[in-house]
Amino acid sequence: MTNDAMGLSDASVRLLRLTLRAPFATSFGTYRELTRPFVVLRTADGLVGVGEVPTLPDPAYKAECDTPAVLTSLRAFVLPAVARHQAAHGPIVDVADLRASTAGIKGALFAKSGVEGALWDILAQRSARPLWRLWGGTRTTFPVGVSIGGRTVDEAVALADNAVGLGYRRLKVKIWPGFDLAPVAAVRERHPDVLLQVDANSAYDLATWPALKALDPFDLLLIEQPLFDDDLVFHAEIAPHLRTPLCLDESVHSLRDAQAAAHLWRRHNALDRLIVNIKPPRVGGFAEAIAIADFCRGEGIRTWIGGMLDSAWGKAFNLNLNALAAVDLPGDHFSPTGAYFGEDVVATPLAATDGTYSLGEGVSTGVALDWERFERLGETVFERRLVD
Ligand code: OSB
Ligand code: MG
Repeated sequence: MTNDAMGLSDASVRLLRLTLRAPFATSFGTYRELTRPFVVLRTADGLVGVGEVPTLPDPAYKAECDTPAVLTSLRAFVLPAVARHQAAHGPIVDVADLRASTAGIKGALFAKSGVEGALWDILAQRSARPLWRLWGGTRTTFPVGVSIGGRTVDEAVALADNAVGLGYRRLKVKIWPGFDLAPVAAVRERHPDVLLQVDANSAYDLATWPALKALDPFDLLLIEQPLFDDDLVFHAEIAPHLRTPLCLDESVHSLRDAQAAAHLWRRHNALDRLIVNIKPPRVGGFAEAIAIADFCRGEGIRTWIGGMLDSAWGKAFNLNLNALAAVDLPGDHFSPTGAYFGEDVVATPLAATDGTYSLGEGVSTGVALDWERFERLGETVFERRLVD
């Protein structure tokens, strides 16, 4: 096979409408329907790869996670850079080439991750191997968790009961000021043995964070991103004052951010209480996610794979990433109600038995995209050639 045939010939971006079976509430908003860009890459030798960009409707979780920003980045910067790179340097045939092509674009991390996901799908097909093998994964069976976005204590408890009934042993409860102690106490009372953690999505500030001390007696695994979405410094400052470990989500965009966090937590003698949520779209893709996982393992920092209410296609990528030995905590991979979406894009729904997921030898994600639904749930919003 010549390099030319393996290069990227064209890209299209489809927008799919995915409807949640139950509203999902966080400190920054409640979601019912998600309109998601999917990047489809084609190679000259006829392979097709698909990468989801798990956007939200607005930039409330963090900057550039919203659908309009991602569409603009893909159309105006990322895909043109890919085409320019191939014109100047020859075909992009691996992830290093792809990353080099977009290295001059600051930010656009969600957008870049969708293109990288599509390329990984192509590379896995070309080598006829599962993604977890390409990524050096070794653990094919592991516990998985759910994220509980209830608007009231009753809703949170009902979702927790449902999840535990489905066999999940690790729950994450969304909290915010005024909605922390009550849902945690209620869920902990009913489920004394589950691995329980909370996520504030940056809803607290320097005046309100001490309320989180009241969560220390509930044997929580971690408190995720209590402070500002772009902050490492103040999180490190408060870490020694909480018995529960702090987990960073929003404010880690790169290996360098993870290194900076390790540096700060060490200075506060709290490195044993730092945990990192690794979300591939938040860090620009899977290669950076793997680099972060490896670094954290070297520092003794525990990690897990977060989610963005991804479709089953995106979740399948994340489940493959969970095979890394460096990823030692259960991730946000499943919905507490059984399935996030009424209609999803894979042929067979993902299933975890007794809260455990097993990866097989299936090529790429290991699950089949349902092309008929992929067509029906949305439309192509733009296409472009990536070669002259
Ligand atoms: O902070 O982990 C988060 C969903 C949307 C935006 C941010 C977050 C979440 C979740 C979803 O908690 C978890 C999942 O995808 O299963
Ligand atoms: Mg989070």
